[in-house]
Amino acid sequence: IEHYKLLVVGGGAGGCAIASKFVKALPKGSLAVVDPAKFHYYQPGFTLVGGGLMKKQDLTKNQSDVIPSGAVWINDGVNKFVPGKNLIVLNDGREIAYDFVVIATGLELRYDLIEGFPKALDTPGISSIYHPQYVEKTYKELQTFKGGTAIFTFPNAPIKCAGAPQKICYLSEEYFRETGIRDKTKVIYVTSLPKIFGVEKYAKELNKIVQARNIVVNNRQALKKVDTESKIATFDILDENSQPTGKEQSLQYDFLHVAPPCSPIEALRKAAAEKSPLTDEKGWVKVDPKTLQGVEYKNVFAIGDCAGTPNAKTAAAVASQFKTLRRNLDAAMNNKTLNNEYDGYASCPLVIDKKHVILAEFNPQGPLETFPWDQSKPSRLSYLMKRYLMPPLYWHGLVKGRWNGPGTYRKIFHLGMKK
Ligand code: FAD
Ligand code: UQ1
Repeated sequence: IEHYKLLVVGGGAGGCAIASKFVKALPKGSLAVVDPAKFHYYQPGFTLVGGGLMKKQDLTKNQSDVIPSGAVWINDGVNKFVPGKNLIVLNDGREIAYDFVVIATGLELRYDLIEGFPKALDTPGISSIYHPQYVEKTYKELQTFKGGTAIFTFPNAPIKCAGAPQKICYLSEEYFRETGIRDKTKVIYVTSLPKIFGVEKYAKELNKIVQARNIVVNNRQALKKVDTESKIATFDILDENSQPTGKEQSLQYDFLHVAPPCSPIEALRKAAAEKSPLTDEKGWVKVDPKTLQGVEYKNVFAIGDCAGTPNAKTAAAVASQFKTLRRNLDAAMNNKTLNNEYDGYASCPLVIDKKHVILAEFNPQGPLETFPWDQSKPSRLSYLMKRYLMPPLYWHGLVKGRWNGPGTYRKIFHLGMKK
């Protein structure tokens, strides 16, 4: 049976960061990355592609060029985790054993949880920046839209970059103004959440923006189904616990942008169904939220969107987790105490229009900003960072194992200042 000292399952942001870092330190042939994808996307750029500000090809690399040379790339998906035997089973049935495993499988997009989907994505008027295959359709739909009702949804489930569903709403609303159809267009943002954004400081500014720009916000509603013939979207009305009340609201749409519900990948959901201590009941990998080490299996670690940690799921969070994980994994491999802790940091550059960004940075306790000015104000500099700094920071920093998140800069910028 094939065996590796370190097995990295998932070669996205977190998996490539860890593989890049550890492949240099470990003997040749002792690190493998399992990933079925042929392409690696810079997903945070999808919002800008949807708004026509970048091209998908600018965000796409061959996975073979991103997985570090020196690592063995196993080009298949994990089908089953068997942590009690220190192995995984691939979709083709092969078993791969390990001493240590890092689970970095991201999220699965679950359009299938909405009635009528995924087929509806191929019908006129409907698009989604979350799906590599439909992100460009978003801009095409914007270009052919002649006015009417434009609806942007936010799901009743975890989602990566929870700001993205409203970023595309803002870029679209600006586009409608520029093309002279804004006065013929009703823009509606429908969210399952009670508020526009989870962090109060940014929610306050975003509320001003939706008011000023006449964007209708419907709270506590989740897209349930679409009828693509009559172009009707039906929403579940939710109660305080985000459960459907049984009541519905239907809206006619001419343009519908769908942010899908997300879940852990099937292999992790299977582990949850079998009540494996590898995951919680939903399939998030059960790790200590500070050390990122498995609660039950000490040779299991998780990074990124698949981890059962309370932070917002973003690439920015992955960078900060990476800083912790690379040290703790190294310590575990050398029988030392794990002493690095992830602080729950995440960031979401909220694109307000094609020149301004509100650079939200926060942890579950509240704002945690890098720069010594008020980042809740829409800023041109923050836009320039989002557009021109973040992509190279991702490709040359994060996935190469060289970007540890902005924590150090935050400390420097705030030296001598009251926190
Ligand atoms: P991913 O990078 O998604 O990688 C997961 C990997 O696992 C993939 O390569 C996949 O092929 C692989 N995989 C899947 N199934 C299997 C399997 N069965 N076996 C093995 N491997 C498997 N973040 C920000 O910080 N800022 C932003 O502005 C931002 N905007 C975003 C906008 C959009 C539209 C989207 C979609 C995301 C955005 N993000 C943003 C979020 C960011 O892209 C993710 O949080 C980040 O990529 C998570 O990294 P990860 O390594 O956990 O997962
Ligand atoms: C970040 O580190 C990161 O990962 C590379 C992102 O994803 C693209 C981000 O969007 C942000 C904002 C950060 C945080 C970095 C700084 C400089 C604030």
